[in-house]
Amino acid sequence: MESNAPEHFKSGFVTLVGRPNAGKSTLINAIMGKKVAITSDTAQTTRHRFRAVLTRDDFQLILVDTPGLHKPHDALGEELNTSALKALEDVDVTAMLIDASQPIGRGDEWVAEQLKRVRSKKICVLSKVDLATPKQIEAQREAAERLGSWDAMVGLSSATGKNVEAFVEEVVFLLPEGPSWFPADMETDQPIDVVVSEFIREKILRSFHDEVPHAIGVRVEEMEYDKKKDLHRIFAVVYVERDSQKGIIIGKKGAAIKQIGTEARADLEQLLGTRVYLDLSVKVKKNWRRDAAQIRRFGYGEGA
Ligand SMILES: Nc1nc2c(ncn2[C@@H]2O[C@H](COP(=O)(O)OP(=O)(O)OP(=O)(O)O)[C@@H](O)[C@H]2O)c(=O)[nH]1
Ligand SMILES: [Mg+2]
Repeated sequence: MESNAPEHFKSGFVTLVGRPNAGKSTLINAIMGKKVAITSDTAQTTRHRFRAVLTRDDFQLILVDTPGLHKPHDALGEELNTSALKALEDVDVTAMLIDASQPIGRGDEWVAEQLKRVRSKKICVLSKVDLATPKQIEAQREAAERLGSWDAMVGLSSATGKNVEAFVEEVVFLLPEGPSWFPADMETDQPIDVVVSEFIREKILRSFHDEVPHAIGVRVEEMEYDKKKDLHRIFAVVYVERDSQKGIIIGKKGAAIKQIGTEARADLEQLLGTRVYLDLSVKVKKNWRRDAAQIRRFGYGEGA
């Protein structure tokens, strides 16, 4: 048995990769026991490589969330893939998520292909097992075995929590001994204005379907804390690509943007632990997704 003495402290990086929608960001939140990453059923929800830090008595695990890997259609898509693939360099463990409830497709095969040149340890995660029958899970396990060579395989559900802890244990088992890389109280490496703009973007992703969510970029222009009132005042701008999208986001008599503001404010109050005043405005920035410089200005892809 390994001792938990500090000299046996383990630490390292685990990168989560997979097709869009595989459940990467939801798993990070389940492991952290709180919401640090945004999630939605819209593909390409995550646009940043993003780190969350889990520190316990005997290990520090740095979880790297990545944008879903996919065949890119525009400059934004290319930036997202580059960012995800870059996150595979110099990590200790790579975890590939495969949705247990969906047939393995070319998307998964493509991701597995990218992993062949990765030197880290590899874990295959069958995600969303709450949505699959035992028979489906077994078939998925066999198919996943054929996709690559894995150091471990775990079937889990972030929704029910099943095997989430077992996954953490598998990863820690594969980590080398090493020191803490980050302060024990640090939970993410994202600046607060980025987290805030992402929380706002999540509400938009969840309110609209089809093209609109992908055309959205959010930026916090100003954020100030009023100590007397224990209140954060946040001024943020939602960018869209076309006037028609602006109309959709604002909604009839401003109803849609108001709803988004209300939902985002509730999350932000949780996040910041204060009251929040949120001012949201909508602006058009034509074709920003084809403009690599603009994508980076938002902090997407490689990040700022
Ligand atoms: N039922 C169920 N749903 C899940 C589970 N994990 C994730 N989901 C749902 O699957 C959808 C996608 O989850 P995300 O965590 O955003 O997926 P992702 O892999 O980060 O997606 P991208 O950022 O777009 O690459 C969301 O609607 C989640 O609520 C799970 O264990 N069970
Ligand atoms: Mg994600």
